[in-house]
Amino acid sequence: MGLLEGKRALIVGVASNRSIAWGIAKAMRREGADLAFTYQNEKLRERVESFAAELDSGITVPCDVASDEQIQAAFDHIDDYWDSLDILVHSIAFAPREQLEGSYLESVTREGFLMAHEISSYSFTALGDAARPMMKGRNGAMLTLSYIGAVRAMPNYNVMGVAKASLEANVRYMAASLGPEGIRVNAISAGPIRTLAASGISGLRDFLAYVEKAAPLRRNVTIDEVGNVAAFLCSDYASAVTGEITYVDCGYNAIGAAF
Ligand code: NAD
Ligand code: 0WE
Repeated sequence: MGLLEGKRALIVGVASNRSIAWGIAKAMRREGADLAFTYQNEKLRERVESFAAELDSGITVPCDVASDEQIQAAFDHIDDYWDSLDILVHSIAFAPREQLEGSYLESVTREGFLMAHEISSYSFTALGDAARPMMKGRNGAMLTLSYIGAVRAMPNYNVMGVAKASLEANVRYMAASLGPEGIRVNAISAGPIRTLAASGISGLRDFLAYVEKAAPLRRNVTIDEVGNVAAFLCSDYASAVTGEITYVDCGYNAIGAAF
């Protein structure tokens, strides 16, 4: 029997077959979960509909997390199909492109800072709060995606690193707030992966090559490996794990310098 048999998961953040959210969705489906998906905008609708169909799901709803109305409408919509929810996966981040290159203080702006924090951290709070009523009394689990730039200064990651630090603190405060309702809240801190959000980042190719040399496992992580850990963290096997940041990065975070 699968780890997630009988559970219902809402997946936020599929944009392509390289998305980390797609790796998570595949693993969760394999483990028996029923899935629903949101898509950011009309441009992504058809693509997400066909990804959903591939995993036997007919539930796809629009949700741009910049809008409170769209977040509420998305959960109203899910509520039409499902009377309860077990799992929320938040796999989205955004900062204006020009924030992600050059020296931090030379690129950061008030607007870029606010946008990065709103879309990449606050949206988890907002989605979590909206999901909460449907998760009542069911061993719910929420999961988000972070990056080592939250806890170490990394070249070019800049304000996104500051927003990920906020997201990781958010995980702890949400865990404290939702724990009494039986809802667990965790993050996976993934190693670098070539996804849409990572493509076009200057120096990504060199960085992937560097991790391949430096990480204890001497390679990069895949979306399927992130998916497997996500399925575990959202399963009842992880029933005592909450407020935790789990690295899925081939061990990169454990080293201080390349050997
Ligand atoms: P991706 O481009 O496949 O996914 C990013 C998603 O964010 C897209 O689906 C996009 O539609 C969504 N999004 C952005 N703004 C939105 C908004 N306003 N409303 C709704 N959705 C919005 O890239 P990915 O790499 O799979 O990113 C997913 C998560 O993983 C992000 O939080 C990212 O920071 C994190 N992460 C990525 C890596 C990496 O190297 N790719 C490493 C660690 C963590
Ligand atoms: O979290 C991320 C990327 C998030 C992201 C990506 C983009 C690209 C397109 C947020 N906002 C935008 N805005 C855009 O306009 N990662 C962990 C992947 C990533 O991003 C980097 C990295 C890595 C790794 C940026 C600089 C250096 C390394």
